[in-house]
Amino acid sequence: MEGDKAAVRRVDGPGESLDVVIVGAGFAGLYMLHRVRALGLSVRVYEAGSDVGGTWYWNRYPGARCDVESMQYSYSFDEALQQDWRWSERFAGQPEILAYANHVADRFDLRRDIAFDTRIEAAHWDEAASSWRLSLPAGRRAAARFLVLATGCLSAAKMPEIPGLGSFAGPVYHTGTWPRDPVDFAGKRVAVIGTGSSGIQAIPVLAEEASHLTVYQRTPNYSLPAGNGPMTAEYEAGWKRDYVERRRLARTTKSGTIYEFGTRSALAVDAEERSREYAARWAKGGANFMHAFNDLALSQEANDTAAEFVRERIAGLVEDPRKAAILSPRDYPIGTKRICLDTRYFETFNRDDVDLVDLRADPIEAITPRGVRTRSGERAFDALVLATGFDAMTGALLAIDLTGRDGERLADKWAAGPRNHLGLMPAGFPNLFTITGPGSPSVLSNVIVSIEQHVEWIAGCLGYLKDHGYAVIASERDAEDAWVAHVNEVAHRTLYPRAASWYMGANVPGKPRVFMPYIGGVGAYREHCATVAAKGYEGFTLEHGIGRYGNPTP
Ligand code: NA7
Repeated sequence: MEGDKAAVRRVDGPGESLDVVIVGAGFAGLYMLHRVRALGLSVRVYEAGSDVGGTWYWNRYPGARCDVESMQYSYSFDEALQQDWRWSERFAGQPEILAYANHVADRFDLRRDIAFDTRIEAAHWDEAASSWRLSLPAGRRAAARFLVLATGCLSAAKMPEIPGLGSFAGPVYHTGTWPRDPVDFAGKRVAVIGTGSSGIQAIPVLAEEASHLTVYQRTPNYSLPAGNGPMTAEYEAGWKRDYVERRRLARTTKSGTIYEFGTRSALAVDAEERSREYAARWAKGGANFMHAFNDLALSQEANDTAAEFVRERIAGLVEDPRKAAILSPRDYPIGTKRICLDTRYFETFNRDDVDLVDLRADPIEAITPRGVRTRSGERAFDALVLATGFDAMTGALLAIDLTGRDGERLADKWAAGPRNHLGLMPAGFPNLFTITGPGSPSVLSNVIVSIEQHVEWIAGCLGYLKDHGYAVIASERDAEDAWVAHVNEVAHRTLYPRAASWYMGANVPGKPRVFMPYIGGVGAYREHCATVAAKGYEGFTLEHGIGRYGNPTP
């Protein structure tokens, strides 16, 4: 690898000039770095945080846990790694996943090419040099032939638009930017605003710690018991025995995760059998419940049966019928907002030190120095927890001032919603790759599976360009238009667009309502991307560009 270091050219004034710059040192950035190094290219990762881990670096809130099983939510690219690493629970908690990211960084000696505490502010395509000019903090600069954005889909924390938020006298924590030092809630009156996955995970733990907890809920969420517990030796051994084959199988599925996939319609069986099936899956725990039948995402009638089953369970778990009614989702199909997995979430509302405020009946008017004022009055708190989510999928990309060919700004190009060829490269932005970008399966999948697929596709592309003496690859507008139309069309064959979800951009005022991820399935998407590459990058133009990259054609 020392040879690679030597290849770093200093041609751009005070900054370094690299073949590849990767933004972000989460799971996507770490693996991308590993693969780019193997190509013998000069590379640097710029990371806004002070260490590796991405989403698992920032989301340290109490109860933070993955909703994909740990045996599946992990890299598959290295057999020794997947055999050596031991997960302690069925669903890993944030500290363990962060430890895993650190282990990977150390095991593959990745840190030496990562610049931490470095947030990319702007990236402008320089046609004359066929490369990207980057603005770093403190006026520093860098240049990169290729720019790979591994910035994550859920990394731009979303603050709620509530008047007076800055006036609260006590500490305010957002789940997505949680402090590194542990927060002590003992003896404190705590408010949580938001009941998505983060709130649903944090609330039971906060209820244990705080002297009193008040939950402010705008929209109730469907949540299933995770069924988490210690990893058993038998379960682990079963996976590790044929890991390679199981990983291969996972890549062919719709979500990149192996579940017990029901092959019948929910409407093809009678109510009793349906209920038995749901109950069995509920008892085992996890998102497997959502795969009981093959049409829950497609048919409202089928979906209603699963939604009703969950509502019945909520009514059984929550003793106070008033609270149970508030906690029961009714106005969108189950699964069309990301399904939540919990550990004793609904049961937490049986505690007499936990209150629930229904913001639909009693909306927040303001945050005050003392606490939260809703229409019915003010409650005083010692700390506020905002579990209000993210500007998903596009937020982190648009936080960078990105300007492509002919001065086109990404923010303008995406003003009516993201347009991104294959979810990988926006037309007009040559040599810019978006790992798990909008228009790819990303958040609808086991994201590590999608990350690996994108990283490998991009590495294959960089290798191809190098070997064939091309320095520039650009998406064709027609191909992008066709892909965006396809993404849209497939989404509208499902029930997903019926919910005001962050998949649709609905949680950010003014954000266009467009279904952003690709719902055609990880397996089909992988095949399509592979075919595009096999056809010499059909739908992309390959250009020789200016300057040296790779092995110029004779
Ligand atoms: P989510 O799923 O976007 O949840 C955010 C929650 O915060 C949701 O209940 C929102 O209610 C609520 N919210 C947002 N703004 C407000 C305001 N202004 N007032 C009251 N309530 C508000 O984010 P998470 O962090 O929980 O999860 C994101 C993903 O991360 C998750 O799916 C996993 O994949 C990991 P709303 O539904 O908008 O009415």
